[in-house]
Amino acid sequence: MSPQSKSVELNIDGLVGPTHNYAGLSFGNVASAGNKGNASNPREAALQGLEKMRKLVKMGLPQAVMPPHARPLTHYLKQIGFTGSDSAVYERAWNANPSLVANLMSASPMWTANAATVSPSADTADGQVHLTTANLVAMPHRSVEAPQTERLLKAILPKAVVHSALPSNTVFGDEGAANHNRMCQSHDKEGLEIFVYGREAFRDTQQTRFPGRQTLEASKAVARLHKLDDDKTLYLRQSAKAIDAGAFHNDVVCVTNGTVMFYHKDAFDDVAAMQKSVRGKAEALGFEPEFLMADMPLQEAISSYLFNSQLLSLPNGTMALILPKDAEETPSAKAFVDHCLSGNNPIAEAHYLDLRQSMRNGGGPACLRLRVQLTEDELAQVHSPMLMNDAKISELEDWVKRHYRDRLEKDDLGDPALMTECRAALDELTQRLSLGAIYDFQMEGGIT
Ligand code: SUG
Repeated sequence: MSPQSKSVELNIDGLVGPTHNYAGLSFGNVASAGNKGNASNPREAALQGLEKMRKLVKMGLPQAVMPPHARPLTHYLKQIGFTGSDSAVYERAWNANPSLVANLMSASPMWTANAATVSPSADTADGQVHLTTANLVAMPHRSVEAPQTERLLKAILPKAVVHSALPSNTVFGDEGAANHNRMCQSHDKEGLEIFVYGREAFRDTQQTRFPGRQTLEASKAVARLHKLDDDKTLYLRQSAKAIDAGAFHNDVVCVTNGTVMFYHKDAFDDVAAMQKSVRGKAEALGFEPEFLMADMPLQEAISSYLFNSQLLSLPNGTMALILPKDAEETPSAKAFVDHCLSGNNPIAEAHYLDLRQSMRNGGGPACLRLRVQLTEDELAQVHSPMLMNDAKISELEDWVKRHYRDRLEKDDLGDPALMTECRAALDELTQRLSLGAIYDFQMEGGIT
């Protein structure tokens, strides 16, 4: 890419799927554990997500949608020995092991920050946009996402290089962009790619109560695949303190955009060393990083999801924060936002949104989106039906209202009607988004 060409950031948000529920599947994610067994409202969850997309569209920012995955994952059930038609397989598996089926009903692909790690063409040796699909091996319900994710990423970004997931074992635990930050002078310039890991698979002596999901080995493999320059790449370790307090991904305690890093003081073990290494590499790239660090109780940072906000560059050159309402209602979090708004830094706006359905599973604004920095030419190559505008968002709201339930409880996850409802919804969605037959059930020719 020519260094002069203008770039934008496309946010690809996961459309919450019709099986959104609270199964308490994520060890180390305090919201997921705390809400286990509660009734969910998939309709409200999907509408809250669409409202967030509308907000960005209204701000004049490019916004795309990532469809939900098909659930239940009948392919997987067949792979482990259940036989018959898809509905028979579903019923037999539910009768044999409801907990197993709950894992294969999760709507977790909604958190697209975990779909892949992205490197823009400004950073890669071959000048192409690279994505590596995350293997998500740390949690069984998430480890099944990669094949459908890869297919969907290729559909939305047909010209990008989309790598398959890393080998599926705990040495290469990879959770995608949730553990990856990029800092730069502006989106069109070469950036500093910062990989944050929680564990070193072969050398670790450090024990954490909760799993460090991302390994250094995985981060380095992604950097190699993306042909990144070592001088413009940094590997930082997430603090054990943050992981054990419930920051299962770095994006729970840190977000970057442009020259700004917005983070909690316990996100990294040695803040001074972190700042020094970021500054050193940033200087070589021609910019001065700005550190906005909060010294507030770590528990409140995690319960409010203050740092799981989206930090966005606006067309007028300033930045905006998209935050969960929970941050507005947490005095220490709100005070830090107000402090940033009145300070000498690029953040000029803060918008608080109700994303509680997703938040109760540990998914805030930043979890729901995958950022892809693209030149204008690259943006023109995106599968345009997946790019959102106000009218398309309204159409999707109507689609949600027609297909989604407003209540799902534990036992509903075995309801035979749920599979058919999901498939009917997704079948219509793929037509709306001009995706063709993209789900296994469509390729195999049936919704039952
Ligand atoms: O992987 N929760 C997700 C939340 C992912 C948030 N993503 C980012 N931080 N980027 C997870 O823990 C809970 C599902 C349940 O319990 O039903 C869940 O998968």
